[in-house]
Amino acid sequence: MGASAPKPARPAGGDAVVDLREAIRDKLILTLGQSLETARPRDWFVATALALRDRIVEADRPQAGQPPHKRVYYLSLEFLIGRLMSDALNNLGLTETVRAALGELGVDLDAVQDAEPDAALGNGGLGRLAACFMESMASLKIPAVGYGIRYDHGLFRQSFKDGWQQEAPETWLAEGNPWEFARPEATYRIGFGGGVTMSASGDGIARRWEPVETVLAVAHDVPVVGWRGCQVNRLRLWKAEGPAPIDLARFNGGDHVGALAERMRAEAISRVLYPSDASAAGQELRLRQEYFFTSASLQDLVARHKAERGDLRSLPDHAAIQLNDTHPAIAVPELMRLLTDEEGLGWEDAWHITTHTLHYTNHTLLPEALETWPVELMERLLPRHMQIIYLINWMHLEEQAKGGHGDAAHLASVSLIDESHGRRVRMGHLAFHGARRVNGVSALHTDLMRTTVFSDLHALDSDKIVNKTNGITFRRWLHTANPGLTRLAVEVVGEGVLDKPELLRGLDALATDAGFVARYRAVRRERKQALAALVADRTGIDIDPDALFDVQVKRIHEYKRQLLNLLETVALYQAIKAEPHRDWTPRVKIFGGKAAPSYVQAKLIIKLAADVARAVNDDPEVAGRLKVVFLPNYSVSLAEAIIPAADLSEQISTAGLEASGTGNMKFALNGALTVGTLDGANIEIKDHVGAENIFIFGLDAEGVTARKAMPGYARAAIEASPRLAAALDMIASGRFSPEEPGRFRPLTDDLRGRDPYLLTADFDDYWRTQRAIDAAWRDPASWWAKAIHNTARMAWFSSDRSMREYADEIWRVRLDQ
Ligand code: GL9
Repeated sequence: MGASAPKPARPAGGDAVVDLREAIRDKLILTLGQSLETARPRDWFVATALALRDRIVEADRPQAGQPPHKRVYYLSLEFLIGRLMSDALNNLGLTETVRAALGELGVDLDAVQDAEPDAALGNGGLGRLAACFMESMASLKIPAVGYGIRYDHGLFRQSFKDGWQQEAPETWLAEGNPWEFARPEATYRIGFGGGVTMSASGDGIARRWEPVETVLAVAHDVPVVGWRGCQVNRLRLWKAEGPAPIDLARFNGGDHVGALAERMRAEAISRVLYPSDASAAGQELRLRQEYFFTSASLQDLVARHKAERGDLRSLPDHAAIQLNDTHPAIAVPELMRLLTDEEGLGWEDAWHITTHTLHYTNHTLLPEALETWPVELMERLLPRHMQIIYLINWMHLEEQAKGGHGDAAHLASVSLIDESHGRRVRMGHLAFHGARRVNGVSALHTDLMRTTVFSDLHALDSDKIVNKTNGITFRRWLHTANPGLTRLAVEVVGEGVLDKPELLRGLDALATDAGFVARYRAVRRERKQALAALVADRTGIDIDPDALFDVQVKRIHEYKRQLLNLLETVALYQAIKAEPHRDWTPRVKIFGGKAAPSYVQAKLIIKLAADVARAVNDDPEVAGRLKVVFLPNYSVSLAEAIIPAADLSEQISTAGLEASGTGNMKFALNGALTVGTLDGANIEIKDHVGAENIFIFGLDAEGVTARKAMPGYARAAIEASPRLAAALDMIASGRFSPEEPGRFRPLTDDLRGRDPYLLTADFDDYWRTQRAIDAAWRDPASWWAKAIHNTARMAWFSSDRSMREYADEIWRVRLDQ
């Protein structure tokens, strides 16, 4: 799928409606074999998707034979794309046409869209970023292919049993995927294990890997339509298959199950997404997944380059490969292996090509998340790659020694092998060393990369690390998630705002215009009512749309400090009960998010939220002032319903630990005010929206480092804060868990002891800031002016801006090719 001549969006005229109506009807009856009378919403969804897919294919007739000058290959183990129909409808300009077409068939478009399962092929921010980037690249007409894995089961489905998180497999493919094209002609062989043979070749020795196990990678393409249907790129997802469908001899010998064993072992690779959150899953299967998709992707792009250009030496001129985190870092030795062992290039040529084609994005500095693999495992699974890594490392360390940096401490710090606790390959160092550009995802995070984890490598080549602050696609996070606000913006600043988000700035002048404020508030009120209905439906809890909706939705992780929010909730509960007749600002605390199944502490935090919610919501004394809701199964589609309804956005991580955040951007764009720390992209959001339009509290990253050096800091903070001490006591006493009084001791003991995420240090300032927020809410003119300034000033956080910067400064790909 390549570039095509821009086409105007189809007019929503009668013919287009009739054409689509007939196309959908044909798909339903002829392709699905369903009848108009008995079709379920799911059938209508598939029929509509197939009809739209035809339009996408038409929009994508490649331009006469010429390949684009340069392509971007985005390698990511995660693409959290969610539902695709709204993207397709919006970007093709067909939303109203299809609504009318389905209407004529007696079917409601919203119900059809709700029947689409989320493609949850990612865990959180990192995977969602990849999805936003794919959409922006298509919209900017950057020729790009996203490469990933076609997991049978994406992120688990979360439900609750007595307030405890339960995980069930997600079955998004159960009824097929109408968006994808299977491409069995694009199948590659992926090896594992075995050994390396050597033979004389010319004036040297040729090495060749002889794997003992082979898995097939079969391409499945999902089209990604850009804004106004201008370009269709593709997401190429690999499915693992066994080399033979069945071991016939074994089957005929009576071993009917064993006959399938090899196939099952191969297929296990693309079976499930690892639900790990920012911590390296130590399992061998994870390494197999990483190598599987990286090798298939590199083989595919090398084959394409050879077919189009012949000579692999020109690869850096025509391809930029972005490694999304270290998950595809094995690309460094794999590309070297393909170029040398398979294609016969010399080491130096191959190293030049590799280090001028690969780029690496780091998404976290949390030590537990920096991937390392035991040398022993690598040698067993990928013996040739381990040899290549040793050789790369030997040359790298030699160069250090020659350059006068031969001291042992320095060499140990820059080595690709960590020898401090067993021998392990440092995947971050490998990606760093093999890449031309390495980037962080916010200004603060990039600075911390330079001064902490990568400081010694940075000193060797100070131009290598660059910052590329994350972004979000406004097509999804404004246009389709919040059509009311989008219509309002279009009416006020013009249609051009759909293409140029900078025009949102025109709303700034209306922040105190009573007429505009009323319309802006009406949009929010309508989204809050819809969310209240959804909350009632999913949890049975009634919430008041006129209360302040205070929202924290994201993965559950100690560093994100949902527990700080819960401590403030408990303190507020106590304060209201102590003075029930004061004029409290009514609040609804809304939580959502999944915990990694093995993350015990995070699951206990979810249980605390559930137990606090039960106590608070059942207490008549706080009724009308405080409600607590935990919405189960947070997902992309749920985010689209929650974010436009939020008044307050909780971005309260320990400073220095959230690399960027992207939820923070979605909320601010939709006009929620942020309560946050000076962490990740919050800092840049503050710079854009203005310090008076955001609520910042707590220690900054330097303050965190300083505080951690003070012994006994948690105990001192608790002693100095009676309010914090009382909240902790209430939780520790079993007040929220009478059936098991000691349930939350692991949480409270940790805060009273190590408190590694400094909740105790930030609590008082957080409490004060929340009370200032209460006061601000009681002054509507000022509150809504702030909200409007947020919407008006967030244009810079469009992922189009991020992608333009990557294109100019990392990939060197022209935007007009
Ligand atoms: C993350 C960071 O933690 C976020 O701060 C950042 O916004 C995103 C995208 O750059 O990347 N890194 C990471 O491992 N995750 C992130 O969200 N975790 C998950 O995606 C689960």
